[in-house]
Amino acid sequence: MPNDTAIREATTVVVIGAGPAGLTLANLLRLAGVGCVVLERHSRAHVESRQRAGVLDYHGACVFEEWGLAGEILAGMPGDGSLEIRVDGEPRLLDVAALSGGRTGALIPQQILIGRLLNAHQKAGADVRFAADGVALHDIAGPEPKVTYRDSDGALHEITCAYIAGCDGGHGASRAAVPADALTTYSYDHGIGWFTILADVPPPRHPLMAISSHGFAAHFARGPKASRFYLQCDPGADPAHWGEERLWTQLRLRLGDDDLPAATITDKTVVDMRSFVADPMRHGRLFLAGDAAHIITPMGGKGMNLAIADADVLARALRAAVHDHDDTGLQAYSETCLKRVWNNQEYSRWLTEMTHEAGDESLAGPFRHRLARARLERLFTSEAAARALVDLMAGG
Ligand code: RFL
Repeated sequence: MPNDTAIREATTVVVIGAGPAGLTLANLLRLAGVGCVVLERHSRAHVESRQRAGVLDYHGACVFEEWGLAGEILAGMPGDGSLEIRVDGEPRLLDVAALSGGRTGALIPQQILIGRLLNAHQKAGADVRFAADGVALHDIAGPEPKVTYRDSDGALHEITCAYIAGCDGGHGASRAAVPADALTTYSYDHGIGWFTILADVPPPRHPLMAISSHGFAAHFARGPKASRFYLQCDPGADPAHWGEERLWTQLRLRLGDDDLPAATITDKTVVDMRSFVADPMRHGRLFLAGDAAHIITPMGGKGMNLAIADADVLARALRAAVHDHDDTGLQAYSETCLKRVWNNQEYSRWLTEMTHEAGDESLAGPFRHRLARARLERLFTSEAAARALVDLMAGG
């Protein structure tokens, strides 16, 4: 622990990280009457401008519904009633709303969700501290853990608490605080790269995945005037090799859309198509949630949704522990969440395999290419197969 004099404070839960996991948890704890302090490394402006995911699944929407937050968080956000899978330029539509019996979610850009969660929380006078530097966890296995950090004036704070929620993403301080021999970790490299851009292009009519011999591409809404595009590329590709002309030419080719306009690109990244799971998601009084515990590829759009689902399970368990001295929810936390995590890892991998191997034959060879085509075709010829897909899309 740092040895200069610290400002000493106490709360019930310290939540580390103000992403989807941390801010959902903080709101739910507030509604559950459990005190918490949120510590975020970055500024509010930075957190509110980070554009990533854009689909809240049905289960995620239900979480906000059940806690009475849907009005505030989801107002005005369109639903995601259909999915287009464009095969060799031919559009094929899955009526997600009908197939799932209305179990659809909402299209909500991650940064809008974050802004609304922050507003809801701070309006109620809650405690979110930005620019918290050098967050460190202490005594996590003991009865009285502590979290230290420096504020933007350099003052050292030491917060004593009953529980710590590690919601600080894949590179945060929380998971790193768990002794290596107390965690089993599972990593998987999907051997595919995804080049992704954000551009000022109006969103597609429906979320769109395109499969062709030119490689996989996707086009998703990110608000009324913006789109996120994904293009399969070599793993570790250098974005510098994707000049604008190549990019728009490839998108038109893969999406089978000659009229796609070239537009301003606001962000370019190569996303690691990799998966990671840490087991258990708890060590002593530290509970990991969201990307701090598991990373999933963007295929299937589940990263943000798993973060929200973990927050819901943890908030309910902490409410029971704090108000009723009932620890059963906390004991079951890791197992409950990991079941959902593995189910979604399988979904993401299944969808990745089908949509990529059905496209470029050289990726996995001609035999697997034809298997993937058969799997894809089944979605449009077997209602049971289509229902299985939309059931996974709904989450839960
Ligand atoms: P986040 O969102 O990373 O938030 C963690 C927060 O913790 C802060 N932090 C710290 N704070 C204090 N001290 C420290 N030492 C700290 N270290 C970190 C960070 O600043 C941050 O504010 O994790 P969380 O809450 O678990 O949420 C996870 C989701 O953000 C993530 O799974 C998704 O964004 C993944 N993802 C997508 N998910 C989807 O569901 N659908 C998508 O379409 C989708 N597209 C994407 C994505 C992720 C992408 N990235 C990360 C490359 C597209 C992209 C490009």
